[in-house]
Amino acid sequence: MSTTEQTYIMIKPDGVQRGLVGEIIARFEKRGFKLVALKLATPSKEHLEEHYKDLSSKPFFPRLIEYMMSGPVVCMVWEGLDAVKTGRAMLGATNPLASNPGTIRGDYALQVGMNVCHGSDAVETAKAEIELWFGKEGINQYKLASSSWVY
Ligand code: RTP
Repeated sequence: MSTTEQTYIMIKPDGVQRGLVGEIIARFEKRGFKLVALKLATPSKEHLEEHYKDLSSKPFFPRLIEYMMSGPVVCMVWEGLDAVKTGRAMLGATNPLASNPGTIRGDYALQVGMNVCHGSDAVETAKAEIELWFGKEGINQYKLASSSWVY
């Protein structure tokens, strides 16, 4: 069943360094999703370890945390129909070599260790990630303007 959801999308340090912020935001806007939270952040090691806690036993975990600390990230919450599943589809496969052209990773990345963008993998995960990254500030609630002047 299709539902209106919120998903947490994060442009990773390589995406920021390579100037892909505008491109990634544009893709989500053009797809039809609504931006309800946005910030540039330099998270602590502890914050990133919490975000990726499910991967803490993986051999690449220390490398992943180090990479995520290499520069600022862009944190966003996007809202819309099936936002979690569609957001993941827009990102493409985790390993960019397996990502289809037309996806963010398939168009802009080559290495699994530098794959440009994160997206929540389930509605429950999205809720936890939104709380972790925007819990203090909260997200914005607003209605889009009527179709009398949005074409
Ligand atoms: P993400 O959480 O970043 O959206 O990525 P994902 O769900 O597609 O993939 P996940 O398995 O959760 O892995 C998180 C991130 O860890 C890095 N990774 N490195 N073999 C490796 O060196 C390896 N495997 C995964 C990637 O940056 C991946 O996005």
